[in-house]
Amino acid sequence: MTALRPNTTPPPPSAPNKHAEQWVAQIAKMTQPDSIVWCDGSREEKKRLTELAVSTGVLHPLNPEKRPGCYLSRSNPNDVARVEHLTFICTPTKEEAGPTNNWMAPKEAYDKLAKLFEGSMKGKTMYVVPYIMGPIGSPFSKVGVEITDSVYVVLNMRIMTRMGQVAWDMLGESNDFNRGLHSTLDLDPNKRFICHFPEDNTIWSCGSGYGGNVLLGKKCLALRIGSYLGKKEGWLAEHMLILGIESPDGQISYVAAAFPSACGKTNFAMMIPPRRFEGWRIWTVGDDIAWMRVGSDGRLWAVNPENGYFGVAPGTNHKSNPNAMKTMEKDSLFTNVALTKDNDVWWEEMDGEVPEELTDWQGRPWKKGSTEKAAHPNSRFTAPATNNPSISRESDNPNGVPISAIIFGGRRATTIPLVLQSFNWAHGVYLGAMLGSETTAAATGKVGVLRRDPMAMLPFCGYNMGDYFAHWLSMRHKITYPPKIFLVNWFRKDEDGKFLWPGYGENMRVLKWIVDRAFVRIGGRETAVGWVPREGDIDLSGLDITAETFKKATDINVDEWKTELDNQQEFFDLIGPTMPEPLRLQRDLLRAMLK
Ligand code: OXD
Ligand code: MN
Repeated sequence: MTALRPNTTPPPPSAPNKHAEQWVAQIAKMTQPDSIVWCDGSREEKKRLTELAVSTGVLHPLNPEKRPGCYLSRSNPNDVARVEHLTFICTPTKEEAGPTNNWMAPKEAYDKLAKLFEGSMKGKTMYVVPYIMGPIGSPFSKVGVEITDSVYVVLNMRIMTRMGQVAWDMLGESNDFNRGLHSTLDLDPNKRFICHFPEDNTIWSCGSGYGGNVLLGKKCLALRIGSYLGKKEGWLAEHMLILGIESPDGQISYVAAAFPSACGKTNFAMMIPPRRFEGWRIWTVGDDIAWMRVGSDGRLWAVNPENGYFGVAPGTNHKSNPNAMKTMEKDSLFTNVALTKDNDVWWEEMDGEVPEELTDWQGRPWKKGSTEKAAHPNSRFTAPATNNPSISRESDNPNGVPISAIIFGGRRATTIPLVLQSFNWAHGVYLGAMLGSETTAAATGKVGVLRRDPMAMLPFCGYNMGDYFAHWLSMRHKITYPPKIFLVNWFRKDEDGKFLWPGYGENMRVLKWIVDRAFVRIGGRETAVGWVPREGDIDLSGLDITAETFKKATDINVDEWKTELDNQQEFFDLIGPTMPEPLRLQRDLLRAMLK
């Protein structure tokens, strides 16, 4: 180990994990920090690190009256989003990573990144951040340790995970923990790499300070490494929200739902039912990730591995997501949003008048009417789950919650009806595997182009996508009471380009049909491609929507579906030989049914 300077904190006496100690020593030898701080997750530590972050300009304190305990951070303008093209799965063979991932051989990746990590923490503090993904003491949960030279990362990890001494307590003497290494370097995009080594349960990330690339418990561990572990150990790590829907008689049913980005996943997870649904409640278990296992009762049980929300700020307001607005009122961190004159945050589509003057996300003066966005389109809030007025009381339950329905949803102007129930598990897996979403103006590139995003996992599946589908299919043999699988589309449009469904809180009406179908309490209409609601099956009272519009929203158009099946060929070709035969047959069967 490098000689430790006097201000180095030794490993906590109650955390005698010798494996972590050895690994930290090895990394310190490579990165040569000035000092090492072993984080304990205490309030005192939070206070000390926050003060340090403020004094070094990493965090800017917000108006304590309006937003107590909240801070703004601005990232380097070249470092504002996940970098899919610089994200690698480092398995021994390229085939294991599959056609949808970037691949680098493990030795090549370790060698390449070791050169970048060499001496990278000179003059800096190395933080050792122990954390748990999942409820404390849960059989679902995994321990990770992230080494980072960024105080911003430590403070975000403290919100997003169960961080500190609890993790050492859970780990005990075990060597079974994820080893995550992060160094900010000089933010040169040419030195930016996010490498995953599933076989070593290791992640190395360098050259970025942006959340999704550096909060290693989230996308890297909970999804990429998690999906690999799920395949190996017989469970599912999914890009899904989890919510409970409570009926007026107090019954709560749970669903998990996968949507690609920009489809309103956080809004759905925190939805407030419309007035028509008096006595109904939605309880948020998670807004982004679900880990699901088969319980001893034969049902599928899910936990949210996270402990906070890392949500997109623009578009969030008291109409789209009142609960999120409340969640971020205190003890939250904001990244790349705009700043008001009275030191509060602002972003596009926030409630109320657009302020005359702001400081934009890059710290520059901004005036109303400017063609540039004040907040970065991918600006974020990091907020503790416990702030959420709709947090489920089961969020910390080590056993998780039983899932009755799985929902896949995308943004599709045509073809996909408002809601469609699959015939069975394999058909549901096929519908999820073919999930697609049309690109929006928020992303670069052409608008309205269909991108296949199977199970919303395209950027997050840590191994071969064809094998991932096979794993999903094989789960059927393990689940005695499988959740029913549904496809939803809030974004279907009429001939004039107008949305056919109002969306937001009104999605509650669709959710009710889904749950009623899952418990076989309501009817539907069998079509060639699955079950859809009949007129009257979904309560439309109080809604400004005609029977004809509803019919259009739920219509199965044979020609559109034929085109859809033809378009799927490109994706089948991409996945190639690992695409499971049952999914090919599902497509053939649908084609035959459409004739
Ligand atoms: C996220 C994402 O940040 O999916 O959750 O990109
Ligand atoms: Mn996500």
